[in-house]
Parts: sequence; C-alpha cells; structure tokens
Amino acid sequence: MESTTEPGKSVLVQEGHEPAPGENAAENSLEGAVSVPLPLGVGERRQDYRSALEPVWCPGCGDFYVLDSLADALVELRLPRHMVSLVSGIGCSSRIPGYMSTYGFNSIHGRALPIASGLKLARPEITVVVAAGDGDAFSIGGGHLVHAVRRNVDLTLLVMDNGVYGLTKGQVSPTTPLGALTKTTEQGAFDSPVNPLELMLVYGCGFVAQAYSADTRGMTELIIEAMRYPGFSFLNIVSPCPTFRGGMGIYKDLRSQVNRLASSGHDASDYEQAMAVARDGSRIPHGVLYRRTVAGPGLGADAGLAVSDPAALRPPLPTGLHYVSLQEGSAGLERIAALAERYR
Ligand SMILES: Cc1ncc(C[n+]2csc(CCOP(=O)(O)OP(=O)(O)O)c2C)c(N)n1
Ligand code: SF4
Ligand SMILES: [Mg+2]
Repeated sequence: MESTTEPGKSVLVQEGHEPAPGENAAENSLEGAVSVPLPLGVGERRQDYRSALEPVWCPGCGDFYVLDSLADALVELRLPRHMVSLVSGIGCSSRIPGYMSTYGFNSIHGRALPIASGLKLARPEITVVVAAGDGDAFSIGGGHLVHAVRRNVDLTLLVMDNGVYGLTKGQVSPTTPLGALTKTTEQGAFDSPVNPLELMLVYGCGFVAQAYSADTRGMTELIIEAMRYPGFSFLNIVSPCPTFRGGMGIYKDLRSQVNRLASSGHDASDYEQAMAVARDGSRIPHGVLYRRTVAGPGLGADAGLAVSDPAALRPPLPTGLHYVSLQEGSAGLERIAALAERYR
C-alpha cells in the first residue's frame, strides 16, 4: 500500500471512500462506484475534510456536532487527508467515516478497536481515530477496550455516547441511566449503567476526557488534545439521540449539568481527582479528567501525532513500529518490533 497517487488523479470510490492510493481504477469493479479526485494533502476548511455524502442522521442528532468538530480538529492539526484513517463499528455514530474525506473503515459492530490497532501497527505513520457508539464500545466491543488500553497503541477512541442503541431504534444500552425509558425498558432501565470514565481510569488509560457534543468548540479542543496524546487516548462524547432518548429537550437538560473542568481548578495529572470527578454522578464533566505524563518510549515532542508536516511524508516509510507503551518500557517495544519483523 504505497502512497504513490498524485494529487488530482482520479480513482474509483464507493460511498465516499477511496481505495488505496495507487490502486488501479480500471481494475476496481466496485458496483455503484463513482470516479472522484483522490483528496490528498492538508485541507484548509472544515468542508475539505467532508465527503460528498450527506448524513442520514435524524434532525437534531448530536452526531452532527461531532462530525463538525472532527473536521475542525483535522483542519487545526493540519493533517493530510490521505494520512488519516477513521475506523468505526456499526451504529448511527459509526457512519462518521463515510462522511469524511479521509480514509475510513466502517467495519463490524464492536470490532473497530482491534481493526484500528492492526492498521496502526502496520502503518504507523497514519493517524488512526476510532469512532464508536456506546453499544459498540461498551457492550459488544467491551472486551476489546481493556486490551486496547493495556497495549497502548497510539489510537484515539471517540465514543459517541447517547445512552441508547440508536441505529436499531431505541433499545437499552450499557450507558442508559437507571430508570430511563427505552423500547426495551418500558418500565425504566433496571441494570446499573457503565460509567465510561471510571471504567477507562480503572483500566489504566493514560488520557481520559469527556465532551458535551453541543459545545462544538470545546469538543474540537478536546479531540485535538486526545489526538496529540502519545498513546491510547479516550474521549467520551455525550452526544444526544433526541429521537430515542429525551427528545430535543435533552439538550437543555444536559447543558444545565455540564461541569467545565478547565474552569473548576481540576488537576488532570492527579489520578485520585480524576476518579472523584468520574464518580460524581451529579454533573457531566467536560474536559480532560486524566492525562498521564510519565516519560517513556515514544514520548518525544512529535510522538502521538503521526504527521504534522506533509514534507515528512516524502522520505521512505519507517521500518520500525511506532508503538508506545508507557507501562512496559522498552521491553514492550522490543517485543512488538520483533513480532512485526516475523510477520513482515
Ligand atoms: C454482530 C452484530 N450484532 C448486532 C448488530 C445490530 N446492531 C447494529 S448497531 C447496534 C447498536 C448501536 O448502538 P450504538 O453502538 O450505541 O450506536 P448508535 O447507533 O447509538 O450510535 C446493534 C445492536 C450488528 N449489526 N452486528
Ligand atoms: S436514531 Fe438517534 S443516534 Fe441515530 S441518527 Fe437518529 S438521533 Fe442520531
Ligand atoms: Mg448509542
């Protein structure tokens, strides 16, 4: 998979995705495919990172804000479109790769993290962002979370947490609050909900943050910070589903509960403080709860952001792995590099 396609060259794509740069358009027989210029390089505006597909989300869906914020973050990070890959599972939220002009993989329900980990290990120079729903991440894909955290591959996981299964029309999810009415809990949800922030802190995630999706600017800053973090980073995004949970009034309810950590004196280097914020069920924290800053392999000035300078793409691809393990130190790095050599 060499990045040899020249700017302006036409390739076949389907549903807004491009095949690998350099892929022969004539050999690509994807049904319903259309020919569009492959967008290479850095975009200047939000629209440059959007595909031609119009979102099919319901009016008022919180995921619209996430789409805007993600595009804004890529503009600010000056990441070339062909050097970013968005990997998702299945769900309303997981449609997001199709709406962007970067690479994308709308994969299998709950399986985005292992796919994204493989991609990042195989192509470490590509910035990989995982987009998931709360069901995708904490229910069917819940088993993958702990391993993504402990492997600490340099990925960013964005969970669009609407507290419901949106795509399949309103069933209870792992983050549905106690007592909430859904299609499958007509007398109120009775299982204790998962607390995503507490869960990721307990797993040992080095970067744990939360955003409220209607605060687009604040969310953009948090996405940028998460993507810059050298190692596995987690951003839970409270992204309402007004169709199946709470109607449009949910925005007003949520706004009144938001607790902006940046203005509350919160110390994100303090694990105990982060845990206390995560466990405080009375507010919705918006900001970075925890950011581990322990120095370790890969924690150089440029680690965590695969490509910030397009000129850096010109030299041959690195042969070593860009794998960050804050916990295992260099032993972990050596093991992974040896494994990679075996399968090369
Ligand atoms: C293996 C598998 N199991 C179940 C489904 C059905 N399914 C598709 S999306 C989904 C849940 C979506 O909820 P969530 O992940 O919270 O995303 P949302 O639609 O709310 O954004 C389910 C159960 C599936 N597609 N594949
Ligand atoms: S069902 Fe809910 S999550 Fe899905 S698009 Fe509609 S509002 Fe958004
Ligand atoms: Mg959901």
